[in-house]
Amino acid sequence: MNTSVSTRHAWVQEPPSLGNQYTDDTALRDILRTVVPSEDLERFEPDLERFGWRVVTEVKDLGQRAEREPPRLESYDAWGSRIDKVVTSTAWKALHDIAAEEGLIATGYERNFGAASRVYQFTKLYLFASSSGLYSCPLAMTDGAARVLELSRDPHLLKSFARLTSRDPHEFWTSGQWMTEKAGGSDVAGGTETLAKPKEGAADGEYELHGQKWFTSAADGEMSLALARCLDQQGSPIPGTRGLALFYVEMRDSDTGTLNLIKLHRLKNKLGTKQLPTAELSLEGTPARRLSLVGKGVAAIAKMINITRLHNTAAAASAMRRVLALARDYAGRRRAFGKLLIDQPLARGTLAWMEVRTRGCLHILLDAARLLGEAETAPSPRSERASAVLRLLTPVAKLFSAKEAVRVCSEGIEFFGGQGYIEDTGLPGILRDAQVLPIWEGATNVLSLDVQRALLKEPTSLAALLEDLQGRLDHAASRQLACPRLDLAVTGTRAASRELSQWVQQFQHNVSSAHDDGTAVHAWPEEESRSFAFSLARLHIAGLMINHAAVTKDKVDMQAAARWCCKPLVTISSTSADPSLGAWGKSAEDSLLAMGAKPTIDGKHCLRARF
Ligand code: MFK
Repeated sequence: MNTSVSTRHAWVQEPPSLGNQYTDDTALRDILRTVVPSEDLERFEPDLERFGWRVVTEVKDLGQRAEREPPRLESYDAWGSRIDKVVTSTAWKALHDIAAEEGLIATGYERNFGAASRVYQFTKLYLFASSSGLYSCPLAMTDGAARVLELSRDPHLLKSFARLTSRDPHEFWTSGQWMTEKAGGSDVAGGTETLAKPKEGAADGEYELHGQKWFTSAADGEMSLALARCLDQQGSPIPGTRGLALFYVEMRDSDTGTLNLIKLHRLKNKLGTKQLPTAELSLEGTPARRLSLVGKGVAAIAKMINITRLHNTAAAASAMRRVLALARDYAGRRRAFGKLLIDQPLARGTLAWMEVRTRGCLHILLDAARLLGEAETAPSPRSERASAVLRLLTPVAKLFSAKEAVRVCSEGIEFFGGQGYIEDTGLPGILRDAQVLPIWEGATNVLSLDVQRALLKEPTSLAALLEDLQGRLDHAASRQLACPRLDLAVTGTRAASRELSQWVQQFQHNVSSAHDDGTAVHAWPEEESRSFAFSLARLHIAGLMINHAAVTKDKVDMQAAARWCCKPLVTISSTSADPSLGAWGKSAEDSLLAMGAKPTIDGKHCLRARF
């Protein structure tokens, strides 16, 4: 009897636990001290500390429940009427209320702390995301929509703006973002088939939408911003980007509560984000209000996606921090080979690597949030400069942090061995939900092209970003910290920055000469854009980490900066061991590598089976 009890006991493992996610996160607390004026931080830090505990108790429990009780679509009522009702759990609804109460959107618009308001808001979003059961997704779109409505200054939409930025759970609305169609995921301009027809007899700006949207996240929101194609004088759709405009749509008729000529066909069955109702829907004459000029729809929705891309960065850093916090706790409990994991060099090294990658993404997130705050509130010309840097940094931060999140979450899950693969530990969901981050809001390749688009449109943005980097390195060098490791990091980052600048200069020369003959876009080596974007991310983070270490003079911060810089920061083809190889995808051989073997054997065509 005793033996069986003790044998059973031996099989029971203590689960990992989480502490206050603000006070435990020393990197976060230190970075905030360097990013936010001390008088502001003093005022909002108690709120962060309180929230750091709420997210690992009430919010985490709700988030986990929202995953266990995923949304479903009720298409018909008992009597056969079509109702298309998205049924969400009470946990999901409670997360809506908490988001409002905590001012997760409102904080960014009340602007009680000037530019630091966005840092405060994004810190809360970072604390919230990994516990929130993906409620971070509707919040991202709500923030993006709020910014578009704010900028539109449309008097008809003031009430909607107030709802999106409300702290009252009964008033608070969330928004969707309807871009993606079957034919247009990344290539929205080419693939948008939804048509916008001016509403007969209605005031200017009132339309009805006809078409289908293939992925609509958080379809339980009250409103959405949608792209649709306008018609020319003859009633034909205007092709390409110049036919698109941005529209405001309310999901339901305010009097009857029924859907506004919208049909929800099904909810998607996804790898992760199970908590989130992602729908396929059709618009069947849906009333809509035009928010942009015809032809400026993409530029208008870009104001939204540039905000959601920062939320994506917050979610990435948050997921990394969460899996690391769990792995760290486990390392202090789990024994193997007669020792705790934390006492074993490889396990320690893995955790240290995860910490450095997480810090890197946290740095770029909070820097971007600071720039967003400055762009929105600082006086001219500081706000214009912040906007220019942010335009470049937003896709860079998004694409880099999303990929890092998948790497770090994968490593974090592995740290738990077999337990990391067991569903009801809650661990696999972290990796599944991280995997959406490189896809959402523009996949890595599309964002790499966006980095180029930003450079082309505002060439000064790169100069400003590199000037900031230089300033940070000069500052660190001037502190004379007698830390050879940091000195080496400074020297290496300077050299890497020079390399990138020289490469871009040759490139900018191509652009300016190409501008004259109107072929600028083709002058950019598209196949280098991804390596370029990653290089820029690594360089920018290197500058932030080095500067931070120079301010705090903390040994751990110095080590983190040195670790970040000890691998090549710039990895464009000219810096590879054999530069003549060029970028991936450029040569005929790369095309063969890409496409694999020839599709025939001895001249016979091979059969193909449907997947
Ligand atoms: C945790 C939270 C995470 C967030 C969750 C959100 C869930 C929602 C899920 C989704 O909805 S995912 C769908 C997201 N879809 C995308 O992100 C689309 C990806 N594709 C792109 O981003 C393409 O690059 C793009 C559609 C923008 C290409 O369109 P075009 O029309 O071929 O671009 P073009 O012609 O270069 O630019 C048109 C205008 O837009 C130009 O301005 P002007 O008309 O004034 O010259 C560009 O400068 C402007 N523009 C484009 N991208 C911009 C931008 N402006 C500022 N920022 C940008 N990023």
